[in-house]
Amino acid sequence: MNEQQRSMLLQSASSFPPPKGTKLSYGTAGFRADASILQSTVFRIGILAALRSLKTGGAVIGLMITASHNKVSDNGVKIADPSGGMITQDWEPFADCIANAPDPESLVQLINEFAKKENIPLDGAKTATVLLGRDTRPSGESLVKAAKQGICSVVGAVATDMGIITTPQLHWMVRARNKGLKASELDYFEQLSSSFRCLIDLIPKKSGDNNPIGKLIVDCANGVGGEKLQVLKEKLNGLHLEIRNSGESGILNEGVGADYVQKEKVAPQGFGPADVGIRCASLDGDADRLVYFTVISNGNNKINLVDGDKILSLFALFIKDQLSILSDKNEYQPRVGVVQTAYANGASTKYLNQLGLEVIFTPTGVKYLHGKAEEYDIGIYFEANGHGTILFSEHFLNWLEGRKNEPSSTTKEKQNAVKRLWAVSKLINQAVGDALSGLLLVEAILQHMGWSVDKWNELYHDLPSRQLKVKVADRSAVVTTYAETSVEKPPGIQEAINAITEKYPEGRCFVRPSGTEDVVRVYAEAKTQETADEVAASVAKLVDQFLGFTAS
Ligand code: 16G
Ligand code: MG
Repeated sequence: MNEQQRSMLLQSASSFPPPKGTKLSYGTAGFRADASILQSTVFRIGILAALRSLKTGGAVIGLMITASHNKVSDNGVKIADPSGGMITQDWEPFADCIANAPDPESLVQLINEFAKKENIPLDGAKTATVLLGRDTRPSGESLVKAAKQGICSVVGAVATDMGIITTPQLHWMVRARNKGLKASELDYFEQLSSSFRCLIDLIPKKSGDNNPIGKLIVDCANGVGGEKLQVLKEKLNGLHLEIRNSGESGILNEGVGADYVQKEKVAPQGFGPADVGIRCASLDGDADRLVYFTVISNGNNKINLVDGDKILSLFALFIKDQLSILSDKNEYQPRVGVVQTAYANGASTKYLNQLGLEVIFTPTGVKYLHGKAEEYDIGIYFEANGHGTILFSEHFLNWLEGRKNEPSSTTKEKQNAVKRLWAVSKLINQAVGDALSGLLLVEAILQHMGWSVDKWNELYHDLPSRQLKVKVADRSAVVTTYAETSVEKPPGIQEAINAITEKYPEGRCFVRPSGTEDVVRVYAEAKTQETADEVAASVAKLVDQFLGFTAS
C-alpha cells in the first residue's frame, strides 16, 4: 500500500468510529443491526467492495443497503459478487474483521495484510467499480453516503449510486454489467415485461378469454416493491393487478409483507373480508421474497398460505412439462435439480419426489441454495419463506438456442416449448430470488394452466407446522449438521428432540441458530396443528433448558 492510499484510508476512517461494545458479524445475508450503529460498518464494507472489485480485475461489485423484512429502524449492508450472486464466503471473515477493527490504524493494518495476501493491487493503477442501491428505509440515504466514502477512500475506485431499488434489481444490474448486457433499471423492466408478454402470447388459445384467472392483489410490505411493481403494471396490460401497502401511509414491514404473512399465517394490514377468495400475494421489504395467499371467509384474518414451496412446485411442474414436450429419446437430457431447506414442508418434498425430480437440501440462506442450484442444467431453488429462483446453465441455454433454429420439421408445440423455456430464463432473475420476476412467472404459469389459486394450492396439502424462537445466552452454542436437520452441539439435545418427535404421527422437528437475530429457531411439523404446536412448544422448552438464560 503506498503512502497516498494509507493516508486516504486513515483520514476517512477517523470520521467513522465503530460503535462501542458491539460485535458485528456478516451473518446469513450481510450485516444487520439498528441503523444508528451502522455508519462505520457500512463505510468499511464500502472499502471491502472496492477491494473486491480490484481483486476481480475491475469487475462491477454491488453494495446494497437494506434490512429486508426487518423493522424499519434496522438497516443492513450486503455485497454482490461479479456474477450477481452473494459475495464469496471466503471473504466473510475479512468483513467481520474490518467491521470490528477498533481504530483507523488497526483497520488500515488489516486491509494492508489482506491486500498483500490476496494480491490486490493498491497502487491506483486499476479502476474499481461499485454499484450502490438502497431500500426505502429513512436511514438509507446517510448509509449510502458512508458507503461512498468507504469506496472512494480506495484509490481508483468509483461508486455509482442507483438510488432506491429492490435488492434483486441491484444483483441483476451487477450481473448484467459484468456480462456486457443492457443493465439499466429501464432495461430490467423491459426484459421482465417482454418475456412475460412472450409467455402469455405462447399460451395455447382456448375459449377466447385472455385472462381466465381474474385479478391479483399485491401487498408490497410498505417497501420498495410497490413503486417498482407500479412501473411493471403500466408496461403490462395482460396483468390485472391491484397494488396495496405501497408505503404511502403504513410502516415498512409492520403487520405487512411476506415474512409476516408466512410466519404468522394471517392476512396483512389492509386486507379483509372483502378480499375473500381473491388471489393475493405479499412481497417483503426489499422485494426478494414472494408468497401468495387467499383470505378465508369469516376466518378472523386467517389465510390459506401458498408459500415458497408451492411456488417452487408450480415452477418445477411447468419446467418439467416443457422439457417433456421437448424430450427425444437418445437426446441430451438436461439435469434438473430442486433445492430446498429443512423448512420445506414435508408434503412439498414428497410431491416433488413424486414428480420424479431430484430434491437436494442445503442449510438456510440464499448463498447455500443458490450455490447448489448452479450445479444443475436447470436448478430450481426456494425457501419456504418465498425466496428463490430458477437458474439455467450456459450449456442448457446454448442447447436451447440450437433447438430454436432447428428446421421446420420440429412440431409447433416443440418450438413453443423452446420459446417458453427461453422466455422463463429471461424473466426469472438469474442472479438472486426476485419477488417481481417470480410474481410474473407465477401469473404467466397460472394463466397458461388456466388455474385458480385454489387449484394451484391443491397440488398437495401442507402438513401443519409451527415456528417458534427462543432467546438464548449464546446462539453459537448450537451447531447443526446434515443441512440443519440434526444438532451436533450441545450434546444430548438431538436425542431429546428425537424422543419428543417420535411420539407424534408424522412428527418432524429441527432447531437451528438464527443467522440474522440473536435467537435459536424451532420448526415443527406433525399430522395436526395441535400436535405440531405441541412438538414445537416441547422442543422450545428443551432448548431453553439446555441453553436459555435460565439454563445452568
Ligand atoms: C436471510 C436470508 C434468507 C434466510 C433468512 C434466515 C438471504 C438473502 N436471506 O434473510 O435466505 O431464510 O436469512 O434467517 O440470504 P434466520 O437465520 O434468522 O432464520
Ligand atoms: Mg428480503
